[in-house]
Amino acid sequence: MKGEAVAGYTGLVPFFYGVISRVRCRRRGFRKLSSAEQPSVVNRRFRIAALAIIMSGKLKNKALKSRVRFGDFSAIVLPKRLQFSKQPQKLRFMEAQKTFSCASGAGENGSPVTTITETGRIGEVKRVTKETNVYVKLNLDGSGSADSSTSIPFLDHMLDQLASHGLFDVHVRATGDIHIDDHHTNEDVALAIGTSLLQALGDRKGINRFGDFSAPLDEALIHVSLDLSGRPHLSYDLQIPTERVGTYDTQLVEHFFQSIVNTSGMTLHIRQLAGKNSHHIIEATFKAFARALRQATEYDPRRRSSVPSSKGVLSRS
Ligand SMILES: [Mn+2]
Repeated sequence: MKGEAVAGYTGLVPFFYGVISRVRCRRRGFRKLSSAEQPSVVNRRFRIAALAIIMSGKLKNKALKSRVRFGDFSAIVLPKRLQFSKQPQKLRFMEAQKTFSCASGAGENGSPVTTITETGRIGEVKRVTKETNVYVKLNLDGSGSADSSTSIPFLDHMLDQLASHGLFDVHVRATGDIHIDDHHTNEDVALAIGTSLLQALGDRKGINRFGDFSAPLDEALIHVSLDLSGRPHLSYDLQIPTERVGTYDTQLVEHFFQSIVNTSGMTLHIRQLAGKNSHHIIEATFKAFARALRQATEYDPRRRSSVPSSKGVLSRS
């Protein structure tokens, strides 16, 4: 393969040399180029012609491209402004263009919110207040990639459940006033996740809208039912037997879901069907929530691209 590519390339040299020499002669009134001026003129023209062919994509063979790129141009004498670096270089293929739009406004609690959206179902939110600094990137069409660091270890563990069981890509960075307690950081992470979900959903065309899942974790069994209706509502009846799991205050679980509900515009019901262990109850809740949300955000193949509402609109207003 390598040998063939080199042979294919070197075969082009005499061809170009001949063509370019003749054109040059005619333009100069059929004067034959002197042997002194031939190398620089012909080499420059050859390089430009070869480059044009490569750029226009006529040389599809990648191996051939790599031969040209790495070996052969460096041997050609060029004017300084056209010279390539002698170092081997890799071709950089342009990535598909992403479009960004930014919006700023007052968020929950009157705090500043910056939202960045890009083509696709991705929500990206930066939220900075005197209490916390939160960054969230959520991809609803992800692969379960989890990368969260919120300064609250148990919350990181729960966000990993959201990613892996929802098959979302969840990337969260947060710092906050945890020297007071975890309350503000827990709340603001949830608000930012809710906002990123709202952004990622867009006009909600073609989605299932409803999601329902019961997740067992050993003795615990938690049922989550949700509707991406645009209307914020939380019903929550977890009976978590201990005040803390690790250092995490178990009261913050309800507050976390209330905050997501408020910014995303979701109707969410969480029911505890069984459970005795606090860690199990909370983790089963996040797993059930992840699976229900995955179901609700996925596309309904029969709906095509219509909005799943008899009103024709799903919004927060
Ligand atoms: Mn666990």
